[in-house]
Amino acid sequence: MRYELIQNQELKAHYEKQVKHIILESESGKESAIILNARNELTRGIHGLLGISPEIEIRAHAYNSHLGEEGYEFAMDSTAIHLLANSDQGLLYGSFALLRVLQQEEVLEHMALRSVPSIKLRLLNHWDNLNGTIERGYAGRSLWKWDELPSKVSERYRDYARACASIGINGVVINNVNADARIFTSDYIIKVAAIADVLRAYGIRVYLSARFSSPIETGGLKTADPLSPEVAAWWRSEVNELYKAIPDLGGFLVKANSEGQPGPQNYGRTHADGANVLADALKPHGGIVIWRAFVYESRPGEDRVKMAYNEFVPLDGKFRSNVVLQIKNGAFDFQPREPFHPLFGAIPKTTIGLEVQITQEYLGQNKDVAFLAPMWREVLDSDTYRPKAGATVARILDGSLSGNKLSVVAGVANTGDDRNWTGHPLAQANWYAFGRLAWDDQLSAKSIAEEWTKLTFATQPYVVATITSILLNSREAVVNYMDSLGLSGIFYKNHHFGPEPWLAEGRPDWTSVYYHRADAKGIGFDRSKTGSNAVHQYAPELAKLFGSAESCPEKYLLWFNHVSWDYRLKSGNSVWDEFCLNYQKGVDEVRLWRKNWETLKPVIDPERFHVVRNLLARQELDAIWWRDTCILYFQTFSKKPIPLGVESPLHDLNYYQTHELSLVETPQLP
Ligand code: BDP
Repeated sequence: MRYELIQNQELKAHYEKQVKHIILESESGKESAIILNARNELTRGIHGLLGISPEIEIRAHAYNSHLGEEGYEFAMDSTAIHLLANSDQGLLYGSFALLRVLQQEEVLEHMALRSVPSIKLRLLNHWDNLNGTIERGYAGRSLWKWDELPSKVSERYRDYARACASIGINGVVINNVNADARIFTSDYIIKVAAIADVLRAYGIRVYLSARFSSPIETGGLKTADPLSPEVAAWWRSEVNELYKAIPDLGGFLVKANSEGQPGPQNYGRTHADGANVLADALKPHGGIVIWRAFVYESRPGEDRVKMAYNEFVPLDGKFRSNVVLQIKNGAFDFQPREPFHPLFGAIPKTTIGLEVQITQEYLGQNKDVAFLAPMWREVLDSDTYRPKAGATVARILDGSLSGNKLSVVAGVANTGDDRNWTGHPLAQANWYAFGRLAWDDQLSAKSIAEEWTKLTFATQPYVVATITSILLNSREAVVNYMDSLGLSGIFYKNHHFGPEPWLAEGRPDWTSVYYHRADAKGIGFDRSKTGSNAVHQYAPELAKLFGSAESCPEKYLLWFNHVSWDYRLKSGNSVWDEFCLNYQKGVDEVRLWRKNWETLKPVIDPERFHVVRNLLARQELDAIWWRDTCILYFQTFSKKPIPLGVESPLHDLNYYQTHELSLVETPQLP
């Protein structure tokens, strides 16, 4: 938040009167580290916004069942503003909510008086390695300075915690899911405890990614077989040690039998056996196991997107009550657009969590704008039809259908030690949007974009309109210039930044040709009944809809169907023409943002203005690169002319095949 002095004098005077006396009321009514931070935030924020120091009082009040553990409520009378919550955490969230209202220059009386989170555990997953690098991180090195800890505790941990708490994040997994077993050694436990001490005062719990083979690597055992009594005993004693140092540890996150990580299947056991041994060790301490559903090793040759469903549906009901299965939004891997994962709704006896990626691995990383709230909204609003129409992913997740008390949303963090936290200044909006949506899974992408813009840049309507229109159109523009109509998986191997649609070598489901299946006849992955039959993993209504090109929503057309280049779309265009026109549309959209961004020069500080200006220029070139590469490559199959309205490629296909977009500092224009 900017905490800049409000210029509108009338509004300022109105606010001053209302917030000069704030009464924080919790069940205990006692000071605590979290309450102290709530006070500090209010004092600092209100001083910045209004230039006054509010009087802040603490009182006790009776438990209010409407507010749950973390909700808050405001009440105003003629002399003071009352902020009510049952817990200290609720008061901290309410304090930030009040500051948000002031910074957005909204009328206090119009603010939502009561707010309760939709999701219980709102977590960031850091893919940070112990050597300071970040897997798929594009904002510098890890925030956690392992070599300095525990003696030096960076001031940035506190700022990070403040930012997280301001949007309701209440847990962070601090190490990569491709985990290093050293995190369980005593040297590291004290370092983790030092981080946990800072985060705790902002209501944030630490979780650890656990390497399944830790009993061997740190424990010196011969096996990590989850059914071996000595392995179970090792986990119990390790967990006991951890809780001595970090009494409120949230639990473990586990990536097992996936992409080379060890897991229970190494011993012929199931994912449930693996998760349960950890769950039993954590249970006495109130900890949970978050087990990832991102697995696709079991049956070589099977359509990759079917594997997680095949693996976990038979295990429904076999997990302990403190196990959560964390499912990526789509069945493949954080592509710019994927249909929702068929596991949502399919395992009603298992507590599930949603995993999204805030870091833009496949959406332009730190170079391109792609505001992700519209994508997450799309997933949350997807109707699974399980058990019946109206069972959206959001309702399944937040427990409103099942009555489940435990609910989890996790976002793979996009933060690093860059001065601006996220690399691209506009990527901060994704961190913000993640927290806000996890708190309230009904918020619209538009309202989040507007909020963020007002809190980050300015409240003038034309600034808000200009920036939010860039944000709100950005994800669709990226889809258009990368892989529209449901195409996926055509990224450059390893770094996943630019296009490499010709990639055909290596493990088949790590190639591009596996996914696009372009040939002389057409393009797309046939997942209908006559193809891989992945459609069958969805509810019958959806299987029918997705499984025929005529009824399939066009945004998922090539995900589920192989169609001819001449296939007519609703627009009247052939698939080939539409495909090319979409690439051009994506490029044109970025050009429009560049023009609009220029109009902000008088009102945005020069530093951010110029950084974003340069990045948008880069994004236009990235979009052109994608357009030219994909059109030229797919034209070798379609053998059709580039339609009118699409610019001629800048280079020939050979040029694009011999250069790597991410490595070209400024992509070459001839
Ligand atoms: C993929 C990333 C890889 C991660 C993996 C995961 O490319 O680096 O380890 O997801 O989620 O998107 O485990």
